[in-house]
Amino acid sequence: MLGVLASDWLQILMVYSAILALFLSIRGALRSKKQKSHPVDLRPPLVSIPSIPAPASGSDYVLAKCVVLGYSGVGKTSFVRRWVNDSFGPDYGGTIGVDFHVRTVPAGSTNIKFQVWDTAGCERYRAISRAYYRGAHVVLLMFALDDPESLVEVKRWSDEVDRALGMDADPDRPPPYKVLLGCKSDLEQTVTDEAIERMRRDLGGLAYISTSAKRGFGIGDVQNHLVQKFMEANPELFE
Ligand SMILES: Nc1nc2c(ncn2[C@@H]2O[C@H](COP(=O)(O)OP(=O)(O)OP(=O)(O)O)[C@@H](O)[C@H]2O)c(=O)[nH]1
Ligand SMILES: *[C@@H]1O[C@H](CO)[C@@H](O)[C@H](O)[C@H]1NC(C)=O
Ligand SMILES: [Mg+2]
Repeated sequence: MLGVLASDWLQILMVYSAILALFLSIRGALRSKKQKSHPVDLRPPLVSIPSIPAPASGSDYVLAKCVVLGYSGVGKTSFVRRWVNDSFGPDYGGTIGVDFHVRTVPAGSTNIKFQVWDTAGCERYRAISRAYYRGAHVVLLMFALDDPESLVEVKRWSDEVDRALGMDADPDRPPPYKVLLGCKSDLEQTVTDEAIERMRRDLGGLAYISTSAKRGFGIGDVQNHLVQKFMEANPELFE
């Protein structure tokens, strides 16, 4: 008697869990379909800065928050110093937390004031870096051209930005404009061009620029690219 009852219950339980599993897998499939189509098709091709208030009368710049991310030691701090101060090294030691710099660049009838947030690549400070993704207009994803592992890491940073912004997505604010930067182009390159191209495509067709903070290569190209994208996206701010 007890044995019969138990096997009845077992059957009911099995049918129930089969239905539940089916439901979950259908839901999972629908979700992953939704997510997959998003980064490629819906990413705005140009950065737009609607959340930046038009400069108040008398003000002569628009603000652009620019966050620099990448594996420890790829050259983020060196890149930023070359960009904002046209200087290099000798060695800054690893960044602790986040450093903040400003560089103002003429653009049309006004200026773009780049607020550059130089984050720490070191795992220990990652939680701090995360607090700075919010409100970013530009994310510079960096790797070192002599370190293949650092290119792999780029994907992790990019995903992390997406995840962090996904959690408090603001419908009025488009996702930040990402650029892929290869650093230390003065050294012998061990990252293959194919791997760079693959990463560039995987991340939704990012612009790629190679740079050397040591020699000063490519830094101006990065700045010009950003200025051009801002002006294309918001021409009325620069008239
Ligand atoms: N040859 C060469 N070396 C570079 C270049 N940029 C940076 N380096 C060197 O690479 C090392 C690390 O540079 P950092 O700029 O401190 O690296 P980082 O990405 O800021 O590192 P974290 O702050 O730890 O995340 C230093 O010894 C730099 O001198 C470059 O363009 N060429
Ligand atoms: C800026 O550059 C000068 C020399 O060109 C150097 O002495 C100074 O330390 C640099 N400042 C920063 C913050 O890197
Ligand atoms: Mg640093």
